[in-house]
Amino acid sequence: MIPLIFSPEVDAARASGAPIVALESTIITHGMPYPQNVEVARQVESDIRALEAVPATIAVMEGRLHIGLSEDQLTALGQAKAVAKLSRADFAPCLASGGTGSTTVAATMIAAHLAGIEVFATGGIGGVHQGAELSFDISADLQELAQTPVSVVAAGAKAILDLPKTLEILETLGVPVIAYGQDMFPAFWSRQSDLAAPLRMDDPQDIARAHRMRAQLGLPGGQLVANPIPPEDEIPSATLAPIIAQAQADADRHGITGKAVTPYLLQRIFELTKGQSLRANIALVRNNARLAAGIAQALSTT
Ligand code: PSU
Ligand code: MN
Repeated sequence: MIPLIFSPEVDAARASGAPIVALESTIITHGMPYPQNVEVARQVESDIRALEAVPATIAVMEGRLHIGLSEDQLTALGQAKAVAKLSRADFAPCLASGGTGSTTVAATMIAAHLAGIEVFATGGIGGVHQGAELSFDISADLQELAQTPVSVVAAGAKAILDLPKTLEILETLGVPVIAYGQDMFPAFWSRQSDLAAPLRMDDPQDIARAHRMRAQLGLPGGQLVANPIPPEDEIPSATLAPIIAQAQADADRHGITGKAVTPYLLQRIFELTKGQSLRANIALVRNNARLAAGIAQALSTT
């Protein structure tokens, strides 16, 4: 038996067929500093409720898979030190051994699908890291998009990644990459990368219909919905480029590898931008949550 625990709010939404949006927890434990992480997690949940959908933040706590967290659980997770960062590989071992861990995009997709949730909002997905031709560092998030039927709303992939290679792998894996409301693939803190998005849609209803059609065709996997950060919150890519290069060089110098790479780079960029990257990060996550609520609404009637 899967030790699946639904919060009362998510349980009620399942019973009534209300739209539900899944949220990940690695962004809370490894993506943002305390106390902003807990404030953002709460804010994002209330953004979703304001649009008449139900948020389901997902995490593993003491060997149980929680779909929807209480205020106290959110706070405890946000304050906890040394929480495991769970992806596809470590998800089952953590559950089986009674452990506690936050879920990445990949693990959140797996959990959302188990819980019957079709849409998930986050900040940015993992992707192909710069220097991957030597390090082979390619996030398990990409494979997950190819096999688990959840539509993931993100602000593109973080500019710390190799975006052209990330798009190439997504194409190879057969993942629809849909830019929302613009032609270019967004670059997380910046609205534009210099890469055209493979697909564009301007209406959540179209995104919902494409999600359904994929299932009807018997194609496994989900969709990546790439939602640009609001214009007033973006950091121009020219401003960020030298900072990202510096953070990357620091990571290399300190021999940071594996799971530690993404959290290290995010923290270093936070320091180097004196908190500006975090403000942008918060704005884009909230923006993604609102779009995901719209897609969840559309899916509930499609
Ligand atoms: N993007 C962010 N903050 C994050 C992450 C992505 O802005 O915290 C997390 C997500 O949970 C994503 C994970 O799934 O980083 C990717 O880690 P890796 O590159 O090790 O696969
Ligand atoms: Mn990695």
